[in-house]
Amino acid sequence: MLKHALATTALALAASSAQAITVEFDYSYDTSGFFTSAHKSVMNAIAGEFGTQLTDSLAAITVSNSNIFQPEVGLITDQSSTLAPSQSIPQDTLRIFVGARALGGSTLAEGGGGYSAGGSSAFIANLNNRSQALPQGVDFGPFGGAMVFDTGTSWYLDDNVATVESFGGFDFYSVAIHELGHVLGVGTSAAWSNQISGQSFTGAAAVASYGGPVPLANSGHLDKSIKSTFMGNMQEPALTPSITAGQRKYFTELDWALLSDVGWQVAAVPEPETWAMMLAGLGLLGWRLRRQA
Ligand SMILES: [Ca+2]
Ligand SMILES: [Ca+2]
Ligand SMILES: [Zn+2]
Repeated sequence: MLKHALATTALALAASSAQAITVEFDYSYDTSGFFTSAHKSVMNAIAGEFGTQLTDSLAAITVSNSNIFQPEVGLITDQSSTLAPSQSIPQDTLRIFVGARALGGSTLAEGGGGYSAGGSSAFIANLNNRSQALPQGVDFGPFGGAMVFDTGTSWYLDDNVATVESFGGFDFYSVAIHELGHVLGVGTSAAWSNQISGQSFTGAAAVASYGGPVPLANSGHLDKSIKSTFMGNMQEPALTPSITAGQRKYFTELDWALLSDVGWQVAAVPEPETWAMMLAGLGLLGWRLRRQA
């Protein structure tokens, strides 16, 4: 009996020790104060969701006087280049700079990544993919990236992204997870572009999920007509090129498959109960933080 109990405990520990990634959103370039607590609450929910689903081991980036790493945040400042101060990033952590400006036209947001660096060859090599699988171009391992949102858009800020209600304006959650998909390599990495054939994406996980090569709208987005599943419901994936006012998108099975194909270790797509528990846990954490503040 004792032996059985021990074995059960060991299994439980192994199951719960699946490594999660820390997704950090850095607001230091949000100079206009676009991000209110309501915006940050949505971003925190996304950080929890993606951090739980992605289980890669990402090597730390450790700067020194001679090893310099500066994230590119020109996407936010609207300059051809604005380099953040040289900075270290802990292991298993993604740091994503977020900000806002008037993007013009019908653009709701943009996302991507880039950096400037100098130092030893080992330091530079680590920046390429943070100890992910070689050869280069199959397993994307970024430091994080940058995302910018339009200041002229009427945004809907959902205080519980697990529930879908009727709303006006554009859904901030839906747009943010779309841009995060780009930051994580969809349309922005060699691991992505290496798997495009003609007008289709041919990654194995995506092909299995969709049932064949996946039609693309352009080099970074799924065809608008595609549907995939989220919690058993067929709906438009996050990574089609557009969204309408009042529409909620989620990261569907196919969206996660795209991330898997560019090298992310994606935990099993959450069942409805897990999803609800995960968000309930986040809500509780928020409540506890507020109580302490
Ligand atoms: Ca809701
Ligand atoms: Ca990986
Ligand atoms: Zn996009």
